[in-house]
Amino acid sequence: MPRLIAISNRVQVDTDGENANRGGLAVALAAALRTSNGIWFGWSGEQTEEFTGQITFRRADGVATATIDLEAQDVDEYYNGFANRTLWPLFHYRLDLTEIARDFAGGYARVNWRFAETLAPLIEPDDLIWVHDYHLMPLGQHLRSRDFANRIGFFLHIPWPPPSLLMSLPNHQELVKSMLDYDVIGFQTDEWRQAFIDYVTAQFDCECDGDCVRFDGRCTRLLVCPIGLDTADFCGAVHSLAAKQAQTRLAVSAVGRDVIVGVDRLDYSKGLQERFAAYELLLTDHPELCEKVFLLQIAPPSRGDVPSYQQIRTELSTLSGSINGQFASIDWVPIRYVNHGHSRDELFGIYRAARVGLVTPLRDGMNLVAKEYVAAQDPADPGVLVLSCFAGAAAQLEQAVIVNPHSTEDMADGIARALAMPLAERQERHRAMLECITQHDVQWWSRKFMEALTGGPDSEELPRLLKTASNKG
Ligand code: GDG
Repeated sequence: MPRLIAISNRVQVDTDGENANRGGLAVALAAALRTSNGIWFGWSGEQTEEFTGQITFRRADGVATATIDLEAQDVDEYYNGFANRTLWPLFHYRLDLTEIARDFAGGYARVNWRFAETLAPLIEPDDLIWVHDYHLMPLGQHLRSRDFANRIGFFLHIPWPPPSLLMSLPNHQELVKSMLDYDVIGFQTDEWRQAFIDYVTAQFDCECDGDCVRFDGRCTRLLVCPIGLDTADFCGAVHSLAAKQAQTRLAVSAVGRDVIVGVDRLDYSKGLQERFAAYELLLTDHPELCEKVFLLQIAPPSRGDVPSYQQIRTELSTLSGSINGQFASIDWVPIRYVNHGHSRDELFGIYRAARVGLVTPLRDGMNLVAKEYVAAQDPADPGVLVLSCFAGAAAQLEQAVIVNPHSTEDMADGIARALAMPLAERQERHRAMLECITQHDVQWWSRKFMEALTGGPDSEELPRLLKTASNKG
């Protein structure tokens, strides 16, 4: 079996069971790598005075890692800059928050070059290379320019924006063209894949048929491959001591009230202000729910060096304070707003104690919290998932109560409906969703991607490719 080299911006292995600062990509990639003979390459998260390209090799939590440190200027321009102030907002449809600067683009190009330069001596001819996410879109091209003929794939964890949005990026053609050096590009949903096709067919002289884009003599396969959980492991974690303790602690403190839970990195794409507003409307429209429910919002801060993230933190504190001031009584607080993370097992106990799981991003590539909430439920008495129609997960979890996060009323109605849902309906919806996340787990996701990466052209296209080649010859 060929070796897998997975590359992502950050390498974050769970060394102490406290993975609260890790995003969805790190959680899923570690799970996928544990079951394969692979190595995970990327930034350590540490800074160095001057970039040396020195690699630190480790093995942690069953995963072999190879990390490099970056200079402060790299972190500013590439990570906080182009990745998180330009691409992240743009790809989440937030042109209003998208910052365009040449320094950012320069830093992005430099760090991608540094990744390629450092990684190159590690690559063997048979290695499969799997690049992850928006931080490293041009990395495949950098490797090809060093004459690597390995199979190289790319997976985008976030949405792909419509062409008209993408075109607000200077040098958008250059960036997207660089991606056509990959053998496979994976997307979370068909919507993002279609948006990619719309862009390349409008901008480049390329042929696109079936799931293949042909450009400049190369075929790039476009794959829809929704990311999943390590579902078996997660379902087991619900029975751990830490999970049971967290579940009991929350249930005891709820004193018979229904818990509505939200768990999100503090990020504007997660729609937290809109969610708080919907909850406020719910309490206004349904005074009978006051003192009967509360919202537990867990939101560990992320990307604290980026101004828009500092701003959302302030706004949410103000909003939760205002809602609590308006509705609280001497022994009831409507919103428990928690700004720090919990261990994975604790989180599972919390999910299980909650009657409603509220996952209402304005735009999200997938959203693993939605799947985690389903995995953590007791099938005999499951809670209800209220899910944004703009989360990639909505394409799979159709039995959730699907809401429009831009409509405060729709969200408030969805929460009320979830709270009132009879047991039989809850069980039926949960059963279908659990089946979906069990079948399409993280192992399924990595297997599907690896099959596409190793498969080469599929049998239907082979005759056509051979014909094209002989015509050219
Ligand atoms: C990107 C895409 C896509 C959160 N709080 C705590 C905690 N978390 C964990 C959750 C979950 C992860 O963080 C968040 O994953 P998401 O999928 O919701 O979101 P992103 O970080 O934005 O991830 C996303 C993902 O990549 C994978 O492809 O689904 O669309 O944006 O696992 O549990 N974990 C712990 N304590 C916390 O307080 N332990």
